[in-house]
Amino acid sequence: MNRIIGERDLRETPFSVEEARATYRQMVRAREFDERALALQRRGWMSSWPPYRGQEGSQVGAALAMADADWLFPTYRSNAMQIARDVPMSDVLLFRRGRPEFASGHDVPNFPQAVPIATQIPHAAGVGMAMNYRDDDGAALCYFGDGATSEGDFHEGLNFAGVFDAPVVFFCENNEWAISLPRHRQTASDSIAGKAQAYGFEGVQVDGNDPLAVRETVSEALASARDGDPVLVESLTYRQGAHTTSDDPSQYEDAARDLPEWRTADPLERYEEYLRNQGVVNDALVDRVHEEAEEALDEAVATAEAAPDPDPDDVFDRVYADLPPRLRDQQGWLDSFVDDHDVYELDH
Ligand SMILES: Cc1ncc(C[n+]2csc(CCOP(=O)(O)OP(=O)(O)O)c2C)c(N)n1
Ligand SMILES: [Mg+2]
Repeated sequence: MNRIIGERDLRETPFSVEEARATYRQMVRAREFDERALALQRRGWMSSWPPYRGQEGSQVGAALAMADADWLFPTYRSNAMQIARDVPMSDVLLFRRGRPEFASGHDVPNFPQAVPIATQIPHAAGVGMAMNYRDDDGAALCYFGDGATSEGDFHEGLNFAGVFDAPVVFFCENNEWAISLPRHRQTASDSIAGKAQAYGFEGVQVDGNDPLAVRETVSEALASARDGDPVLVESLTYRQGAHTTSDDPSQYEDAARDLPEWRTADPLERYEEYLRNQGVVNDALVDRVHEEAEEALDEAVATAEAAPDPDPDDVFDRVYADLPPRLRDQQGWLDSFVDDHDVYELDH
């Protein structure tokens, strides 16, 4: 299995007009969220933001392929996936303001975002193995970037999943960059999907800027995983913005090879044009979808602003039942630093 699906007449896809519109709605929400988050960060409203502009089709397509009972293992980059799964937008913002929320009041299973690269991959394999032991019929979708494939955790997670038939889809979003390192310096393999062969299961490439193709590919991969055959999906897209708001891509982007137009094209513009050509959206619907997204965002920002300041002790409270002495010392140091500097008197 190794394919990139070109755009087809909507009637030749497994998706209804309503599903195609719902996908569009989620892509608009994702785009507007990313733009707002970037603006809020620039105002000093929250800490750094990792933009996902250009990756909306890939993330929304994958999220909408999941059943409610499936586990999502997201990262700092896959916020559009979380939003498309109806994780409250305010939680994604609050996480960036130091609050511990990540999926409050939300009963669709999502792990917290992994920031250490690739650590979520063995976790997902373990959850898949646990599902087998418990006879659950769900699956796990593990999101990671092209850079994560160079970590030992990638090997360990895929190896376990292959040996133990864990119901896991490994969803590698190849956005061409790991900070400043281009994909061709990341691995000498022809493709990332091809690495699946070493683990005894299938790898598939998909056009990550075509949300319906991603949705179909990931749906099939999840069905295969539920039958005991994990799949590695390589979703080919492009990071159009900086790595994070602390990054300046003009320092290195010349290092990119020439990529085909479909890799770097704007997935939202492309999808909207496709749906217009299919007679599925018109100006009125486009305007309404944007207005609804703006309203949802205004509400999310207001909710986040109404939340209490984060408690500095939170960073110590959730890992150990009993803090080891070194961390207890650090907690004491932080407490006195906060007292001395009135950190939370600052307007943020
Ligand atoms: C274990 C670990 N090593 C290094 C880092 C620093 N780091 C943060 S993002 C990143 C690049 C990751 O690239 P990729 O996996 O392609 O994900 P993307 O940022 O493109 O979504 C690195 C090396 C980290 N967070 N964790
Ligand atoms: Mg990357």
